[in-house]
Amino acid sequence: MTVRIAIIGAGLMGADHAKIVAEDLPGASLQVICDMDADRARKVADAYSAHDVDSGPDRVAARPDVDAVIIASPDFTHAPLSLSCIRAGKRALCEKPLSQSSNECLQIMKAEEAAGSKFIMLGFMRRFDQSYVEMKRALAHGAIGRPLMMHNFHRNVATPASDFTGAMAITNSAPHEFDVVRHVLDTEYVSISAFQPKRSDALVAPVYMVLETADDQLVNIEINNNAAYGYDVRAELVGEKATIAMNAVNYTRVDRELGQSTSYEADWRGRYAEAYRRQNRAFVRFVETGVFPHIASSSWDGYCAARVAEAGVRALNDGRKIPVEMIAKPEFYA
Ligand code: ISE
Repeated sequence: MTVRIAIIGAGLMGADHAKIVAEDLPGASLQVICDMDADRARKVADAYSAHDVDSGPDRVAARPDVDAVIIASPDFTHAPLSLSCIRAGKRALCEKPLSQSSNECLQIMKAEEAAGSKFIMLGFMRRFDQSYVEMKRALAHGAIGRPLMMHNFHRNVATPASDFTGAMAITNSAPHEFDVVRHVLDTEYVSISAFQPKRSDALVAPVYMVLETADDQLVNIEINNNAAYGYDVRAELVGEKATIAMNAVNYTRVDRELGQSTSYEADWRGRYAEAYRRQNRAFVRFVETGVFPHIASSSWDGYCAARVAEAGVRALNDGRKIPVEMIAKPEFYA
């Protein structure tokens, strides 16, 4: 059976998912591109030969010709659209964050529990990136001993919108690190502190966070949304016996005029191209089998990321360390 996929949101990520579904996703077909802006939907649909277009995001999940949904619309629509997918009994790959409100995440968890099955796979694609896979494996095999610290840098060329704020660095960009680090370390955070240096211009300055984990480890995260030079993500995991660091991903380098250079991607779509493809293949298998992929983020993980982000924004605003308090993990997500 071919999984007929509808994509909600025909912006940057919606178009990227459309390309992946159309060109790189065995067992799936691009059924519908949905966007409230009908012209935008039509453009993406034509570019990747989708069967149909729709301009009603709320009704797409219930269409009989749709088996599964990819939610790639603006952040604030993720929770209500996830709920509409659960109601329609359709599995969804929802771009991060699940919601910026942990209460909304709880509603989604309740809806899944009531439906008796997981429906939402969250698009924290970094879990599928080979570098984090190898870090997790190194830990599992005892290659670096007990983990003590994880250093993380997350740099964008420029903010996606001119009204981007330091708080948004925490709620929109940092959730990637919040999620993948707790996944690699297999632990939860207990506190977060957040700091910001001052820039000489009006652009958003980097946000620097320090988190403590329940296993007495330290995690630091630099989110620099205006790094200017390229899309650059780095991480190093420090263990008691050794460390494991991510290499920059480059297939080529240029040697020229007594120098050597490599280049950066402009954004995450290139850097994580393979991770997105692995993630989306795992999603198709989830739709086919009903078995939630063990590596993927669930609604519970979305809730955890939202709780940390909420505490992080308070830490930044109040200028002090804030405890990260979460409900106990429900048996349903164990
Ligand atoms: C964007 O939404 C992403 O998810 C990117 O991976 C991240 O680098 C960027 O900062 C976010 O705005």
